[in-house]
Amino acid sequence: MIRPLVLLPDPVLRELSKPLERVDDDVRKLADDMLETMYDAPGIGLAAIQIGEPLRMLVIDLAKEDEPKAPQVFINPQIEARGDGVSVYEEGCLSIPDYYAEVQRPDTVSVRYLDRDGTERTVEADGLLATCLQHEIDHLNGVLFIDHISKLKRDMVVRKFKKLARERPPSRLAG
Ligand code: GNR
Ligand code: NI
Repeated sequence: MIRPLVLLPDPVLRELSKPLERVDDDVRKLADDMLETMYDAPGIGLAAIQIGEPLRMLVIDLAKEDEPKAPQVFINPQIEARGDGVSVYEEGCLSIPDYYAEVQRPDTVSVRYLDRDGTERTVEADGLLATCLQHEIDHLNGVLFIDHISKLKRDMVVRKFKKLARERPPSRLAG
């Protein structure tokens, strides 16, 4: 099921997501909803809080349009180590539509997580996967990519989205 996206400045995006206690069929169903919502958007990653579920879970698919889908589910992800180098990437966020800005992050991360079968795994990520994992894990902690840009730029984008939210009815009433 495609679920509505939570948009800036909804305070839900600032919530601290809670660890999952088990990986069962309900969790896998949520992962499928997240993937469906991400593909529909379309985006390359999605955290559960972006569909209003404050749980420590995220999905990523970095396959290009002409490649087969490559969905990945990360449950209770933890950054175990960060590289010394810095990578700069122009980031966007499905919760902040049509806004993009360069963000600096560690160029590599080692992430421990449970997959959709509940198996513990570790990924050594670099490139776009490293950036995307850090962007999504930030969401689990109520952090947005605009928190990594200048205050001037951040204030501008927050003001714009507050104005848009005033002009738009709550999504629950949309349609
Ligand atoms: O679709 C997305 N693209 C993206 C581009 C650069 C860095 C991070 C991302 S994640 C984003 C989807 C999203 O908002 N995930 O939380
Ligand atoms: Ni995002």
